[in-house]
Amino acid sequence: MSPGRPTSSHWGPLRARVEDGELTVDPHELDPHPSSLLRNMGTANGHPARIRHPMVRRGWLENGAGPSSARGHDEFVRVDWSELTALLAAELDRVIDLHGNAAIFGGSYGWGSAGRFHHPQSQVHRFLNTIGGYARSVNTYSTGASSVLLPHVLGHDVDAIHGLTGWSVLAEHTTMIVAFGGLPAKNLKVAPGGITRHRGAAALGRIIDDGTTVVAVTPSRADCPAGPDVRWCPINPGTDVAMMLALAWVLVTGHLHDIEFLRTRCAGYEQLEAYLLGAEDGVPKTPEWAEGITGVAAAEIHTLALQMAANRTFVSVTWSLQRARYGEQPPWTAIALAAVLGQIGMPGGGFGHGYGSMGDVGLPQRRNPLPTLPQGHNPVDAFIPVARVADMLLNPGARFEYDGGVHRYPDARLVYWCGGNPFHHHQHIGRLRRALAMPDTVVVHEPFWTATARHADIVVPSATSFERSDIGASRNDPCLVAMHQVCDPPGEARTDYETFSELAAAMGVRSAFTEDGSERDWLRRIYERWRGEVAGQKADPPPFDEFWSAGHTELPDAPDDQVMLRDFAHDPDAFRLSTPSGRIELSSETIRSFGYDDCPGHPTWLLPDAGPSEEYPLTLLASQPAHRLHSQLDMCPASQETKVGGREPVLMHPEDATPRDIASGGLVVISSAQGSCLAGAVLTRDIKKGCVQLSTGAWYDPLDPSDPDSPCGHGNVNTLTADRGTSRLAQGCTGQLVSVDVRAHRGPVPPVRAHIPPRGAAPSPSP
Ligand SMILES: Nc1nc2c(c(=O)[nH]1)N[C@H]1C(S)=C(S)[C@@H](COP(=O)(O)OP(=O)(O)OC[C@H]3O[C@@H](n4cnc5c(=O)[nH]c(N)nc54)[C@H](O)[C@@H]3O)O[C@H]1N2
Ligand SMILES: Nc1nc2c(c(=O)[nH]1)N[C@H]1C(S)=C(S)[C@@H](COP(=O)(O)OP(=O)(O)OC[C@H]3O[C@@H](n4cnc5c(=O)[nH]c(N)nc54)[C@H](O)[C@@H]3O)O[C@H]1N2
Ligand SMILES: [Mo]
Repeated sequence: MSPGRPTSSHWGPLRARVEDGELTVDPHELDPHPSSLLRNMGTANGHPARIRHPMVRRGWLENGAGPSSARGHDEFVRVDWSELTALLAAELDRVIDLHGNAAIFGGSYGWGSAGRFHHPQSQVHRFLNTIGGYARSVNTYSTGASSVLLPHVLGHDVDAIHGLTGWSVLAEHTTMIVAFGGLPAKNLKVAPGGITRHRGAAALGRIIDDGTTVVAVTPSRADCPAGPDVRWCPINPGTDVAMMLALAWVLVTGHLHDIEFLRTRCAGYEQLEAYLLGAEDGVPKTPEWAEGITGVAAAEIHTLALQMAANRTFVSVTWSLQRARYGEQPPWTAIALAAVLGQIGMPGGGFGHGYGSMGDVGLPQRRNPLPTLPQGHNPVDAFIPVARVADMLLNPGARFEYDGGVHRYPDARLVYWCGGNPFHHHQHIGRLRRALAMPDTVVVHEPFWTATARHADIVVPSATSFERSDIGASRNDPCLVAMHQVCDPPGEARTDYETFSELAAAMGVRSAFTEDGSERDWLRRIYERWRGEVAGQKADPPPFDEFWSAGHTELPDAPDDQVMLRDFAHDPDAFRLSTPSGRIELSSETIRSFGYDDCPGHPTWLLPDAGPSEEYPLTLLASQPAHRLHSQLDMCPASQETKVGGREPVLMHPEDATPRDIASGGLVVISSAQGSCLAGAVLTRDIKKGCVQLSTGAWYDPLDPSDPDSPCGHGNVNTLTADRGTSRLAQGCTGQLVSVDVRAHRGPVPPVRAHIPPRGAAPSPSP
């Protein structure tokens, strides 16, 4: 049996082969801890949910471009490639001629799949730049709040989001980790672009085996790594800031704070202290005050603060905490708490962000140059913070505030998506559907009939990573994987590069887009350019042909002894930060000058405006799924085996379930102020009473597709979440938390239809 061709995915390298028409996927010998997500890949390529032919929505084809609420429930008509290319080229020309390039919204947020050349966002951005540019989106759904806040606090050249302190430093020096959001190992399976060796979970295991105390502050026990000295501290969701402030209060009033560090390394401690002690607002931030908010006993907060001061303590915050209303506050308050302890810059002390959020956080920081497809230049200024997409479509030309500025939404007439799934990633699907009825034309490139593809006017069938050759690489990974094509695309599907090349030809700019290169020419070009860039960095990768036949190449391993802000803490005069004060800004005059009541000038406890109520008494955690990446391959085994009654499982505490007459395995209806969905109940004491947990990523399955506010029959959590920014500062995604109620479902049980293609796209049998 041949070993299979090397290829890669966001969840790691693999080998794949086709024998007797069967695609088989095996782990790659490079990876000692292959991810369970690999099991999703074998059946995906030939699945009936594949888009096999170019498709156009009937209403758009017959009536022409224009706003339409038929999107998402209209029939599709199969066209041939030449017709699709001509229609799409003419529509792009029309929109540019009439409204200008800013009327093309090409943000196209999403993870696509691994491979640097076929990276869908790079492809679509390069194409749209070739035809004059597009309105773009900035920042991510992942770290929307932190990526705007942290440059104000630590300066723009400290990348505190991606875990600047190595796992091995924590293993050697840290004696206590206080982990807000826990250290969920499930999230370490993936990294954007791939992860050759899954080393994070093993590194975490070593830290715990070595006797480091972990206090996992989280509503979900599943976020606690296994180990004898791991303590679960259940907290009410969205209240971590109150607990952090109370911990700081105990340290300051007990004279356990590091005055020297606060005076010489930080700016604005006086304001923070006035707030902590109650001089600013009359409310001392005592453990008793915090107990009422967080549900964590005052005595426990008090004891924990003393332990933190007595240990080499690492204050860790998962990204999830900032994906909520006022999401700027948790990371800022955690930095303030770590500063009060005075251990920032000491090996194993200080602040960390994203440990347990992403597979490459805590690994050696390489900052590799990557082989990438040049995206060209975008002359259009118009932009939105990424999670304001529905707001933009519903309010063309309206003003919005962002990071101290006032801007206007572009008037998007054509929405272009390639490599992302807004019906997975965006909040409040009912509102998103009304927003997507607004533009003249929606274009979606997709391998699968996701809800996003179903809401398109023009559907472009894309090849998957098995159906093309590419180079797998990611930011902290020492390996480049030669991704060999494993099989041909089904039907008429083809790579996004081929589609854009044909479109560019129809619009008279083929050479500008392709630079007359085939797929293989481009792989060689971007590889050789990369080889030139890394040469001299103690690395000597082989020429392209050698790399390609070897299947991968590897840079020397980097040391992971990096400590965030070590040099600065050691000598703050020689190593100034790029903040206005040159120091860590525990209070920011810049942010204060913006005058935002939703993001004041220092870390502040702000009561969420849509917290639990009589109608929606439970808080739902909409966290990342353990057994898939986002919505990807939801129809495949590793994801399907987790479903309950065919629906996404919702975790509930028995004491919340019993009074509601809900049994384990039963079908439930979850409702919020925004909408509702069905889910399958799982009762467990591993979730804090008052909380329920439903992962993101179940494909949207409206019971009544013609109704934008239809309940989802399959458990898409974003039918429930609210579409509001974190604050006027960052306008980040707030999808992590929503107030809900849950009841048992009565009456007939609707079938799950999420993975069945829409009308007009008859499912073809698997090849
Ligand atoms: N409520 C709530 N919502 C959330 C979050 C949350 O915590 N709570 N988390 C948010 C976060 S952090 C993120 S990053 C987002 C993720 O949101 P997305 O990145 O949009 O989610 P994916 O499911 O990865 O979507 C990628 C899509 O690209 C398609 N694709 C794969 N390869 C190709 C290709 O070669 N070409 C083309 N054209 N398409 C391809 C896949 O089939 C898939 O549909 O979700 C966000 N949404
Ligand atoms: N398997 C898998 N791994 C993934 C992904 C995936 O889709 N699948 N997606 C990747 C992506 S794109 C990203 S951005 C990262 C996201 O990384 P994160 O945002 O950190 O991940 P989540 O799983 O959403 O949240 C982590 C934990 O935070 C806890 N939590 C939620 N709200 C609160 C709160 O208010 N307070 C406290 N103390 N805890 C809270 C939840 O119990 C949850 O398990 O994950 C990455 N890793
Ligand atoms: Mo993300």
